[in-house]
Amino acid sequence: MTVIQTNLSADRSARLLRAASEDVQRSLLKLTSGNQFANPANPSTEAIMASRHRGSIRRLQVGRENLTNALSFSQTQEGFLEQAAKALSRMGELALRAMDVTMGDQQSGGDERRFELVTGNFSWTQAKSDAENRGGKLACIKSAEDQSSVEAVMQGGSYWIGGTDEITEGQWKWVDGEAMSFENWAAGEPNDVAGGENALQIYASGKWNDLPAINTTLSGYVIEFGSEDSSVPAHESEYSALAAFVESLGSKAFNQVSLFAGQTMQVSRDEESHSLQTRGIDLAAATYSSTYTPDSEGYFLRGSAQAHARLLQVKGAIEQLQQDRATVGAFAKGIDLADRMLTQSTDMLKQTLGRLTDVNIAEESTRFARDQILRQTATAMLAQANIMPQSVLRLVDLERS
Ligand code: MAN
Ligand code: CA
Repeated sequence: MTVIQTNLSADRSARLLRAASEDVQRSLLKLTSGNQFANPANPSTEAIMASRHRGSIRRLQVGRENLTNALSFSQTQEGFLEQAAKALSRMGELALRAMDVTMGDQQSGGDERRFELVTGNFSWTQAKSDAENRGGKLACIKSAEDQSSVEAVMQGGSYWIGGTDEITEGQWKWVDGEAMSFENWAAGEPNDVAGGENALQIYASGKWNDLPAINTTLSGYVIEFGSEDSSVPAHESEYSALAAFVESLGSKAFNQVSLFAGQTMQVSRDEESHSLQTRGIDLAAATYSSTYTPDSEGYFLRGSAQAHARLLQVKGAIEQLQQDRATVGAFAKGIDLADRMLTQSTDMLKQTLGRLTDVNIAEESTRFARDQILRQTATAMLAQANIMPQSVLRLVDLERS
């Protein structure tokens, strides 16, 4: 707007117009943005408070992100620790079983073969794997001497022993793979009734009969220990697999952060640098590593002394694991609580911020309308003043009204 400087009335009118235009502009900005402080050039106390509130809300949000990450971390830890608990519990069972088996070994004084009766209802297939779980195998009768040793442990029933022709019908072998040379069949046996008898039974008389390997149960079987062609017993290999699994958990990570390397966890939750802290879980600690570290020859459960020591180590690890899981659980709870508090604070701040900044539409619209009228009037005044410098009095009058 061009202003004729010498015309005082025009000058004053121009100023009025500028002010009125600015007010209209401001109102328009507020109304369109919905924000009370849309004009940053003119911060009020409320505007400063609002900006502080916004800052706090941002920091709280960062705090909440930290907490969310920490919670996921803890939950991942717990998931793995649960698996570790299952593995350790099974390792304990295996160590216990190995103690039973190997104690028997020591009683018999070493390498000698030895037969024992195991009672209980088994099919031949079940008896075979049960014997293996005990670190032995179904009895293989390879001589008259073996035959009488087996008969000596029997208790008046008929039992399973380790013969089978399941690979080729009619070709009987022992479970260690050796072909049968000594035989003690009952008269007319093996008769392979209905083409389905592939497993070896020893009658109370000591004579042999073929029976189905599955779906037929006897009240026990004769197990054979000793003079193993040093094949690794089932409990040893199962323990070894579980040990490797527990050990492997130690190197698990979450977002590249090691889960179980024992470092202290710290999460800052707000701007006052309040932080939650918890001790680390260390799966490499001796309490755990003793359960998954084999002896110098790679064995875990060789001999009853070793099995017994292993059992104690597993017990210790299980106790430690219970404490560790409690620690992780407590930390997760703390995080959850802190997160709830932060959510509440954020909500409250947001409400306050809303009260501070939200535009009162009714009030502002009225102001907008008034300012617009003033501006139109001022425009008209300026136009008049520019043309008629002599009508000063009328202009002043108009201004007063
Ligand atoms: C009888 C005989 C055996 C056979 C059994 C099956 O005892 O025929 O040869 O294995 O029945 O139950
Ligand atoms: Ca038969």
